[in-house]
Amino acid sequence: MKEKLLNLLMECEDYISGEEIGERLGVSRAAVWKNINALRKDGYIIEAVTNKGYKLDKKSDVISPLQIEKSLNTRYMGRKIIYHETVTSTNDVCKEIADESPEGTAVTCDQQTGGKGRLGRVWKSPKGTGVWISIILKPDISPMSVSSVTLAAGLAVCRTVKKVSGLEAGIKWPNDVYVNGRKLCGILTEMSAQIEKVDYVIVGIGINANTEYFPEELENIACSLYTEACVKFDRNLIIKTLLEEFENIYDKFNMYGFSAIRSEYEKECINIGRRVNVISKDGFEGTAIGVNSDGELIVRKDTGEEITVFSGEVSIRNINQGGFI
Ligand code: BT5
Repeated sequence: MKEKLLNLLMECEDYISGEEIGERLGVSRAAVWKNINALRKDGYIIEAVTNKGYKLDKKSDVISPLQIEKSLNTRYMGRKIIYHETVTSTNDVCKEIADESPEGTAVTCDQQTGGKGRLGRVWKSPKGTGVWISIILKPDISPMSVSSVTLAAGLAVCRTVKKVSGLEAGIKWPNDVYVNGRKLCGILTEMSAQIEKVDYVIVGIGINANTEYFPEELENIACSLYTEACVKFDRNLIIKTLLEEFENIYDKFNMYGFSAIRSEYEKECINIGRRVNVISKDGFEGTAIGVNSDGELIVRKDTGEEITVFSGEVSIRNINQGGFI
């Protein structure tokens, strides 16, 4: 009923009376009123004017699978979207349903209370500010190649950000997306696999969309679309665009492997052509010169020796005017 009511309100350009809603949906006026309140609780702004009826403010900043699905142009990516207002982590919700879910199923929310970064780090996911989404994939690849799926997702985010906001986004290898030297998006990929075969991959993507203020520890390293563009963005549009871009890139990846998207990835990668500091047991400095067909970063040491760096093994720091980001 709630969904039908939302659909109806979305179609209406003008006010619609409770009576007419009741007639069109075949329910009582009390039921209409109850569901209007339920939608308001979800965050929808619905005006009510005596003798006129109800009108939905189409700019309500609410993540709505309904709204996304309406204009989504994909075959499988996001064809099923599960939304919860609050979860611990969308990756964890995906894990619970991954076995029985079709490829492309997505879980999103308004707030994560236990958002996860890599290596046990925390991903801040406050209410109403970002796109916190995880997507279940079932690629027919070996577990060794899964890190390339994350690179594909990074490329999809980068394109999405450019398309939606016009901002100059770039990928910091392997898959963080940066704008103006600050982190806008992080990706956490988790998988379940046998020795030779992947059961499923969960790609968790966090994009700071409308964050106005960051906690002190992130103030100088994080940004949002809002802090950089000074306007708020429709999170439904971001999700729709992301799902479409990702399907496009993931299809190519599935058919031909990472080499099919390698040059597109390199174009967006901000490390390439710049000094990098590889942080590992045998850490070293050099110049990033590209990525190979497995998605590994190729770094040329000052001695001329070329070393490939496997994502997950090390973190990379970009040397930026003397500093590192
Ligand atoms: C990441 O880890 O960047 C992966 C983040 C993945 C988040 C998504 S949201 C949907 C899905 N559900 C989850 O639970 N996770 C995924 P890492 O590279 O380890 O970066 C973590 C570091 O980024 C932290 O230690 C902070 O320094 C910084 N950080 C935390 N929250 C941030 C935020 N909102 N924006 C920018 N930087 C942040």
